[in-house]
Amino acid sequence: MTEQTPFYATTAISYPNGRPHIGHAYEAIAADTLVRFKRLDGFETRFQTGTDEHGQKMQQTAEKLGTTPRELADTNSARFREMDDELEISYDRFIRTTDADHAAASQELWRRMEANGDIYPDTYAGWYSVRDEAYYAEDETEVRADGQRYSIGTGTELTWTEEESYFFRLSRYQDRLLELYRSGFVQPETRSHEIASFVEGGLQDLSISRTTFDWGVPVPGNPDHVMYVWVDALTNYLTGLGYPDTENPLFQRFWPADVHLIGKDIARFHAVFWPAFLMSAGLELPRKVFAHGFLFNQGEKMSKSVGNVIDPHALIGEYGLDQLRFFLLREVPFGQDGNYSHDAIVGRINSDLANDLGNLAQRSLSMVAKNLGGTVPEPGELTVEDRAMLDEARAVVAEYRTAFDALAFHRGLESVWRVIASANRYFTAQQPWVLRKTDPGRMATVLYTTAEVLRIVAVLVQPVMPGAMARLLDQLGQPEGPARTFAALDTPLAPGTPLPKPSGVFPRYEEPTALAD
Ligand code: ME8
Repeated sequence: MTEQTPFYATTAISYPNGRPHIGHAYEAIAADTLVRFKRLDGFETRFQTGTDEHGQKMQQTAEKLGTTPRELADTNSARFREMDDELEISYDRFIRTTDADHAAASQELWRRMEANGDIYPDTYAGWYSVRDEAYYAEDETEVRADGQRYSIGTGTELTWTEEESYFFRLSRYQDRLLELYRSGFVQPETRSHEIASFVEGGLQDLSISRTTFDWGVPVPGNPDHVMYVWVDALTNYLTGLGYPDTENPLFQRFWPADVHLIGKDIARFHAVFWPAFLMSAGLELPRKVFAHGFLFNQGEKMSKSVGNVIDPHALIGEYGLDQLRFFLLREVPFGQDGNYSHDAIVGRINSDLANDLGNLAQRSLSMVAKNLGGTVPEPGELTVEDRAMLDEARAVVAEYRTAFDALAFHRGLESVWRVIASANRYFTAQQPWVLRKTDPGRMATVLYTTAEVLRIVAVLVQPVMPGAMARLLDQLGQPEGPARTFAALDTPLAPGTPLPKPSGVFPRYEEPTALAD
């Protein structure tokens, strides 16, 4: 066997100051899909997600709720983990920044940056957004009609903060960062341009410790300071591989990360601060930071105060997990902002899933069960139409792989659904239900061709809809394991393989209100 190539992907770690919402689910699903794809495509994968539990936001939220940050983190981190499990996120580690091994990793990173001469004590005086856990320069802020000062970029309220603090010499890294961006480190392109122009504007040194509260990782050698939450948060990507033990087999195998998958609002932290910290500490840089867009509820930003925050658990209950995963990745070009709406998801379920794929599978496989003894049919000589159909399905593999490697999930799925549309046209044109009486041999060939196209489709779409595609592959007589990997895409269905009784994979979504009328 050839040695597998390692592939390490991470999501952002979420603040457990509240319950998870659909934006968190979206990121987890996208990252999980990417990792499942690489795993099926022969890579040895490592996948990390988790919760970001320190900092002022956690401390303040806990105070408001009359609890401790630790209890708040315990309660909500468990909810994030339950969400991930319910979404079938195939993480290898769910990290919590309060985990025992994490402080050591963060402190070692700090020491290395310090040893490199990049950390010095001073006083911070400026604007801070607790909601963003971010510092803003004066020209990034505005005073609104209510007399309060807000961040222009994110609209969050700011507080004037003055305290003793350690600083990181971020300004030293400007040129090296700009060079890094030229290598395609930040994706998509639009985000890369935004980040590069921010850095071109000049970098201030960054305050990296806090003294006015204590919910954080203590600064080595000065326990009056806790680290700025982003220093410890970003370090999670190293902690999960055993850092500071750089001899740890996980670290050796999986660092540097192949991709940090994050939302566009935190691109600056990942594309400016994080590579600068790593350069300073003499560690290799991740290969890619990919910033996805935001999900809106029918065009509106989701917020607790508007009351339009969508709970992923409720969506799964209403539409089904695979349907939700498919919708999110098919509907929204990955990297752009997108919209969630009931009508859009029902449209995808009923047309793409129930009609296009579900019906084709049901019609063809039930004919096999009824007329051909429930085994994969023996094809006769292939006609031009059969060959064209099979060639089209086989050709989509390369297109799909290229799209998924570029995290263009929507494009990969679109190309597969083009094949499904062709297969529906092929099936209708060949009329196997007529051939049943006139030319049973030819019917067997048409049903074989259709089943083989379904097999290719099902293998390819597994990363997006693991449950439904596993059921379809069961119905195609493909056992779990090697037969379901991308390496098996070239091995056509073996005639005579026994098939279980077919059953519908994608039910139609029926409006509950229509039933009540
Ligand atoms: O930012 N649509 O945590 P977080 C899409 N702890 N993505 C969304 C979204 C939406 N409506 N809302 C949030 C943090 N996200 C930090 C990260 S990483 C070292 C520390 C995404 O809970 C957001 O962009 O606010 C981020 O990638 C993730 O959810 C967690 O957000």
